[in-house]
Amino acid sequence: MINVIGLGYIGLPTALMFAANGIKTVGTDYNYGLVNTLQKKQLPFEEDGLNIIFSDALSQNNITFSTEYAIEDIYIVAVPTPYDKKTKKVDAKYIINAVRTILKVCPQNAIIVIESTVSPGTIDQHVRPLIHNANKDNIHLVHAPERIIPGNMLAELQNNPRTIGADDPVIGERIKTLYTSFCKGKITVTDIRTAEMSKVVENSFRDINIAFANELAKICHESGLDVYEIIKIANMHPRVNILSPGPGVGGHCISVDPWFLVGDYPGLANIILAARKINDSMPEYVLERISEIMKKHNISTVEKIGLYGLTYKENVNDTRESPTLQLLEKMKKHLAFGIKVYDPYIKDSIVENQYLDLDNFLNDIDLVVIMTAHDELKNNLNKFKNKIILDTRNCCCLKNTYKL
Ligand code: SAJ
Repeated sequence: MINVIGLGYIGLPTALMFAANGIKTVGTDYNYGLVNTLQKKQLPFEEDGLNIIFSDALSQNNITFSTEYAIEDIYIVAVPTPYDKKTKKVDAKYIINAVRTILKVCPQNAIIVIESTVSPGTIDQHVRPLIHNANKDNIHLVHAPERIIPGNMLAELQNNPRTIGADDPVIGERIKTLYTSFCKGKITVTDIRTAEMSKVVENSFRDINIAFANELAKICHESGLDVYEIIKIANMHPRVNILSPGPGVGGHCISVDPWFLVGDYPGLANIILAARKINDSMPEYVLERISEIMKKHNISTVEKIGLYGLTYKENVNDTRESPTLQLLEKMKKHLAFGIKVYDPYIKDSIVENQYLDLDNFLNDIDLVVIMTAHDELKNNLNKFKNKIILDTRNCCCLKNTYKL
């Protein structure tokens, strides 16, 4: 009954969730290797509970995987939407390719649901003309932006409220009913541009809040105050909710989507731009803190320093835009080489001087910089007790620990 296009971090859980809840689903991806893996009943990435809905979907015979697009009434497009680093505008090429291919096979009156995050106006600018030019004006368009957070995807798929933007409210209600097969959250039906904008606004709000926390971290360090204590106290006010400072903002969403607004509304998106700059400055700030601590402890070479964590946040294996990768880039610019790196979730060597074993990593360093608060670290804190620590995530209570 439905064809999900793009079987990545969003498309795959979504396809499996539909299938596990009784909807016949074809999952399509142009990556043969990925489709092959799924056909062999193996998952390409880890996520709590994903294996359970995978076996539910398979046991009900509701899911098949293919590199081909199927002939269905409803298509759900969950392909990547990167941004052009120069213009800061969304790069809609994957959506355009997907919609073009759908239009070649889809029946009359089919519904195309775009789940991928796009900048406001993208659907009017890039998708609608494809439908018009293909003389298929009876095809319906819907935007149902995803909202799930890696690390807690399945619970969020089931419980988060959703937004459905549609040209035709009747079609919007039909897609709402489809999502109700697994989504217990409130589903609001609106128009497409409102749905596009609200999604980008959500991620920009979080980026601004994190930037505020990061700015406070710098101010408090300068004043000799504990930023975590201050945020804890401020958050006791019933209308204050400040997020946590950290080594920077990574991932493919929060560090990307606000740029869409900056790119499309230069001169208007001022707080959004300032927040992006503050969050992007954090890896450099961590470097400054490292060099202060090196001086204090007479550490003369970066070879004695180790970065714990390569992924963009805890307990996921995703390194896209990760603060650690950003920091390593900055070090190259300073011509500082030799810093050591370790992450329990990254089993292949992706950067220089990367360790695959925690003990070997710790044996070779004096100062460990906690970049990601994986559970592995919290469960093995005793192994860190003889090290000097810079904890950018406020997760370590050992003595000899410096905070951001
Ligand atoms: N971070 C901080 N301090 C915090 C919270 C996060 O420094 O207090 C950092 C994280 O370490 C990470 C980055 O921000 O590097 C982003 O992580 P995240 O957990 O805030 O968000 P994402 O990118 O994994 O997922 C976000 C979510 N959006 C919102 O919460 C508004 C998710 O619901 C969206 O579905 C997702 O973006 C998306 O795909 O758009």
